[in-house]
Formats: sequence, structure tokens, C-alpha cells
Amino acid sequence: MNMRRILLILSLLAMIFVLAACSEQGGQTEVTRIVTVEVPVAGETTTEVQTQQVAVTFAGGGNTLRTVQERGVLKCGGNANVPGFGYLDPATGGFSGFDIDFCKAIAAAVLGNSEAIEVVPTTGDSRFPTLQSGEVDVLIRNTTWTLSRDTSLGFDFAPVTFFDGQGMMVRRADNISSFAQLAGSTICVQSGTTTEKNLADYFALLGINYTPLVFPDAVSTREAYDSGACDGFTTDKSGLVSQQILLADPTAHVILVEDMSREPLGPLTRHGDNEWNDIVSWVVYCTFNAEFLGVNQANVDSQLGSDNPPIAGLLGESGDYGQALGLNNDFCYQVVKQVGNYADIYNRNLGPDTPFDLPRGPNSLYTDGGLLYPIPFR
Ligand SMILES: N[C@@H](CCC(=O)N[C@@H](CS)C(=O)NCC(=O)O)C(=O)O
Repeated sequence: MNMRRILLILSLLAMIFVLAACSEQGGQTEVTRIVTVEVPVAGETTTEVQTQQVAVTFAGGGNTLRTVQERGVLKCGGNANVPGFGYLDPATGGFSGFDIDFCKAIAAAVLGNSEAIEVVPTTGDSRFPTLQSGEVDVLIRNTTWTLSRDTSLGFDFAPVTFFDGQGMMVRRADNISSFAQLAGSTICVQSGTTTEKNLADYFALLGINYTPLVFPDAVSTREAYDSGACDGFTTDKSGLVSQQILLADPTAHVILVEDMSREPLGPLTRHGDNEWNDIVSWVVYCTFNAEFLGVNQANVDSQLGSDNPPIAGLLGESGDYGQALGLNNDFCYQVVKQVGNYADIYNRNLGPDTPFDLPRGPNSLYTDGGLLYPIPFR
């Protein structure tokens, strides 16, 4: 090999090194991918969407854990307007809710401090770009796991934390008890959600004609319904019970028993960081396993030193399961101690002592007839 060829190879290697370094920003590698997005067709009374191919810069790669640990704070995409799930309380200026507690649980597992979180509030439309761009580490915001979100939008879902379905709220005085009675009605619905499309598909299937009024966020959708602009208000049933308490007279409204879809809600991370998705997933499984094994926030300390092997493994006293995830072995102990098991989280936010008093239903352990299955720490 002559000298010129050696110099050429060396300068090519140097260029590759410089390019690789340039694409590292604040410890995150940027990756541009072409993804398919749904864009609403303009107009208040249409739920039509068209698809477009756009280039999106992702904060890619397998370094979210390192980024979070270096920053010392977990950034969660959340919700500010759904009491019980994700709510920014104007009185305290703090976020609370079922989804917020899962954000805290991840911070407890990864940083040892459930309060080391920053919640970035998002709407139906803004939530996906917020996660894709790397502005947040995880999105935990009543988001339905669907095929297109898992594939063309470039995400990976963690286990479902809340099994839901889309429902309809109507005025009690209208004496409506089924979807069929909504023929000719006007329905308030939020953009950027599965809700819009389910409504269009399901009502078309049932042959029910209706006029949709489409709004960009929960507040404007609820206010329009409350002001009488629509006969019905549709979203996930969890969203409906939540929005109901914010209406001028909550008792003047009912949620129909029927539902029109399955809405499996759970956390999601950027595709391409398997290690980070494993961590989020096993934090969720930690909360299921703790409930299954009878370990809760009140008794977790008394369960340390247990001679029951699954409890010892769960709390990090045997098995090195935390290390396998790149965490401390006591990560699940920290989750239960600082935030609670699944039942603690559910009851604190949605249980009998809250304004919602939501029965567990499908969100019970499989041993109680529900859908929650504690994948073993083994
Ligand atoms: N689960 C559905 C709907 C989620 C959704 O965005 N629901 C609305 C209505 S409750 C919401 O959270 N809005 C909050 C906001 O826009 O501030 C989805 O993933 O598309």
C-alpha cells in the first residue's frame, strides 16, 4: 500500500470520528428517521386525518439510563389536565395522579429518589414529538398502545398500567342510555387521539350519523361540552370520570355503560433503547409482583430478610436482578418504599377514598379475575 493510500484511509477514519462526535449532543446521539404522521384535515367539524411522511430527529440509541443518571432528574412527558391520572394542581403547583406516580416509581428505581422528576405537560398532539425529540425520557400519559405508535411512530411500549375503553358522557336530563340514541347529535372530541378515529369508525359501523366538534386539548373539549355545544363528550372512560368532576354540575351527567374500543394505556419509550425500555417495564412489573406477594408501602420494611425466595428476589436481597438492568439490586424495594405497589398507587389516585372510586375491574391481578400478570423476578 503506497503512502497516498494510507493517508487517504487515515483522513477517512478521522472524518468518520469527527462526524460521530458531532452527532453526540449532551450525551445523546441524534438519529433522523422518516416516519408517518397523521395530520388532521382542517375544520372543526371533521375528524378526517391524512398521513404525511416527515423527517424526525430522534434522540436515539441506548443511552437514556446514562443521560438520566448524569442529569440526576427523570423527565416524564405527562398530562396536566386529567385529575386522577396526570394533573397540575393550581392550588399547590404540583403534579399528581396515577401516571405521575409511575413516573415517580421510575425515578425511585433509577435515581433512588421518587421526587427527582420533571413533568413536561403534553396534549394529544404534542406528546409524540416531545418523546421523539428526546425532550423527555419516557411518556406516561393515558396513551393507548397501538400498532402504528409502536412501529411507524418509533416507540416501544412498556406493560399496560391501565386497561380502558372509550366511552360517552351525556346529560342526565337527555335520558340517553345507548349510543343508538345519539343519532343526529353533536359530539365533542379531542384531536391527536385514538378517540377521534374510534368514534368515526364505530358510529359508521352502527350507522349512527353525528357531527363531531374537534378540539385540541382536554380543557377546550370539556368546556365546549359543559357550555352545551355538544350532546355527548367522548374519550377514554378514565378520562370521562376525570373530566366529570371538573364540570359545573358533575351530577347532571352520566357515562354510558357501552364502550366502543379497547384502550390499553401504558408508558412508552423511544424505539432503539432496549435497556431503557426494560427498566421502565420491570418497574411496572415490580408494582404488580409486590401486590401479588403482599408487599406494600406500609409493610415493605418488615418484609426485608424474608425467607420467602420470591420476596427476597423482589426486594434485592438475592438474585442480582437490579444489576441485570444496570440498577441497584434494591430498585424494587425503593419503588415500593417510596411510591407503593400497584394497589397502593391505584387506591391513592383512583380508589374508594378519591372522588373517582373506580372499581379495579380489568385492572385487578389475574388471580382476582383481572388482566395484571406479574412476570416473575427470576
Ligand atoms: N388514550 C387515548 C386518548 C388520550 C388523550 O389524549 N385523552 C385526552 C382526553 S382525557 C387528554 O388526556 N387530554 C389532555 C390534554 O389535552 O390536556 C390516546 O392515547 O389517544
